[in-house]
Parts: sequence; structure tokens; C-alpha cells
Amino acid sequence: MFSTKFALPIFADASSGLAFKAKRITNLISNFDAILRTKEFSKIFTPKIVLHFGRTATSPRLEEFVKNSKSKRFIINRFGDMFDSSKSSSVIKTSEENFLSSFSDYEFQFKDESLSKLTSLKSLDTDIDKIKLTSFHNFEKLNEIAILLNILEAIPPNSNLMIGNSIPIRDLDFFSSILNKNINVFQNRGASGIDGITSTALGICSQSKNPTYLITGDISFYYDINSLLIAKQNKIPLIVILINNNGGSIFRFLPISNHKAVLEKYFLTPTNLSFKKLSEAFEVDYKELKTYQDILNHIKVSTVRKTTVVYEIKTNSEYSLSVRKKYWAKVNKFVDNFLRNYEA
Ligand SMILES: Cc1ncc(C[n+]2csc(CCOP(=O)(O)OP(=O)(O)O)c2C)c(N)n1
Ligand SMILES: [Mg+2]
Repeated sequence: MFSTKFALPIFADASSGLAFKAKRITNLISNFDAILRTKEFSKIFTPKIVLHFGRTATSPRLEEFVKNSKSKRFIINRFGDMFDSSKSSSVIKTSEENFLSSFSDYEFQFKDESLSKLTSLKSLDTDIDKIKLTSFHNFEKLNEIAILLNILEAIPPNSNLMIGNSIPIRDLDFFSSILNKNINVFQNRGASGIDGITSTALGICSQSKNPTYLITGDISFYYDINSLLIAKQNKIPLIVILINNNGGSIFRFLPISNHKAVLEKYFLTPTNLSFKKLSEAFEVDYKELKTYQDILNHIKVSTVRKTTVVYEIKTNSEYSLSVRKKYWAKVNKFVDNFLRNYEA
């Protein structure tokens, strides 16, 4: 495999689905966003060359890291699209497979230094996974990260997972670990619109023999609520997992959150809608999941469905944000310590 042959780490965006393939991809670093939060990292681990496959990364820190590293970036895709807003990369218009197979073993040999850095990076990634285990589990109170991790644990192998924009995709990118279940990840990236997310999931589900799950936010779900008519009329067995934090909670992460006077009314825009009643109006099955055990139980058995179901999980976004912040602080400290003791 290319990455092993040349001792290259792979920073895989969660939406690429690489972390969820049936077979483990050897040099995949799933906690790169947590690692890149420590600025010192780039001083030791500066790439000279970056090979960029697929679209713009979900993680703004990854983009920043690549830009600040002043590395030579090659963007490889079959349409020749320039997924670099600074437009300073070189685009190679070819398929990923073509590109990767065009290198022979002789073309470049990795240096011992690359291998030792790769080994350190992999052990750092494993250590962060351990921090994750102790940070998000064993909570009585529901938090959005543990909810996501429990969903991933419960989803059966070979499922489709459509992941909504806003917090769901970011949480998947920031917090999911390697999970060799052959889950197909789908996402509407583009301009990160929250429109049409349920419709897309219904389309995927209607065309696939495998179970299809959608994880979506409440405003996104409300925005595309009409799609439930299509679900009903066509008896599409989509499993909707609605993370209801009553508003666009992504805005709590952004600088606008400091402007309390406008935050709630103009950015969070809570609807206080009853998704139970809305589901009933469209004659779609509905159940609220209130505990982690509920999540595990219902998601595991939901594959035998014949029609759409909405599983609503009500969350407290402020509390969930505080759990994220605590984890990031813990990881930052750990990575700082790792870099201080790092010997190349
Ligand atoms: C079509 C469209 N309109 C507006 C936006 C701006 N926007 C980004 S996130 C968001 C709120 C999403 O809320 P929700 O679906 O509840 O997700 P959460 O932030 O709570 O995870 C909005 C309105 C957008 N991305 N797309
Ligand atoms: Mg929301």
C-alpha cells in the first residue's frame, strides 16, 4: 500500500469513510484534529509535501496546518478541482487510483526520520484514543459526543451513514476513532448547507439494500421536514437519529457566542417544536431515546425496519460543549507533554 511503502501518515477526514473500512488502513491517524490544536506540533512535524485527495477538509485546523507548513501541496482528483481557497496548490487531474499506482518503488525511498516520526504519530494517536475512552463514557447525563460514539458502536456492519452538517459532521471528524465495520459515510458538503439532508438520506436508503442511518440536527431536520412525506409515500426504511439541542448550536462554538444579546434570537433560533407530533403528522414512527442503553438497544435492532423511524435524542448543548472543552484541554496537555519530551 502506498502509505506503508513511503511511510506516510494519512490524516483522513471522517467523511472520507477511510476510518470505517472493513480492513484497517495502516497509517491512518484519526485524532489529527486534536493533535493539531497544539500549535507546537507543526514545529516538529512539518510536512514537505502534502498529497490531498478529495474535497476541502472538514477540519479548519488541518487546512491551517497545511497552509502554515508552506509545504508543496498536490490536489489530486479526476475533475481537476482546486480544493484550496488560497489557490497555491498544484492540481493533478487524474483518478486517485491512477495517481497512486503511477509510483514505482524506486522513485523515492523514505528516510529513517520519516519512519520514526510516523511511529511516534501513531503511538500519539493510540494514546489519544485512550483519553477519549475515559473522557466521554461513564456519564449518566447524555452528552453529544458519547451519543455519537454509542451510535457508531451500535450501527451494524455494512450500513450507510448519512451525516448532517453543523455539529454532527464536526463531531464525527473530531471524535470518531478507527472502526473496521465497513460503514459507508455520506455527506452533503459543498457549501455546508443544512438543506436537503433528510432527502439525501432517503435517496441513499431507497437505492441500497443495506440499512441506512441519518444523524442530523434539529434545525436541519425541521428545514427538510417535508421530505417525510416522500418517506411515508415510498415506505423508505430510513433510521433518522435526530440530535435535538433546540437550535443551531454550532453557533455556540463561534465568536458570535460572545454576543449574548443576538445569539439566541438570530443564531441559535430555537424552535421548541414537537418532533413527535410532526412525525405523527407524516405517519412516521417516532421514539425518544433517553439513555445510552436506549441508544444501543434501538439502533442495533433497527435494521429490520420496513418504514422510516425518527429516534429523537434531546441534548443540552451547553453541557455537551463543556464536555468537549474538558477533553480538548486534557488532550492539549498530553500533546504538549509529548512534544516536550520528543526526541527526533
Ligand atoms: C441552507 C442553509 N441555511 C443556513 C445555513 C447556516 N447554518 C449553518 S449551521 C446552522 C444551524 C444548524 O442547526 P442544527 O441542524 O440544529 O445543528 P446543530 O448546530 O445544533 O448541530 C445554520 C442555520 C446553512 N448552512 N445552510
Ligand atoms: Mg441543533
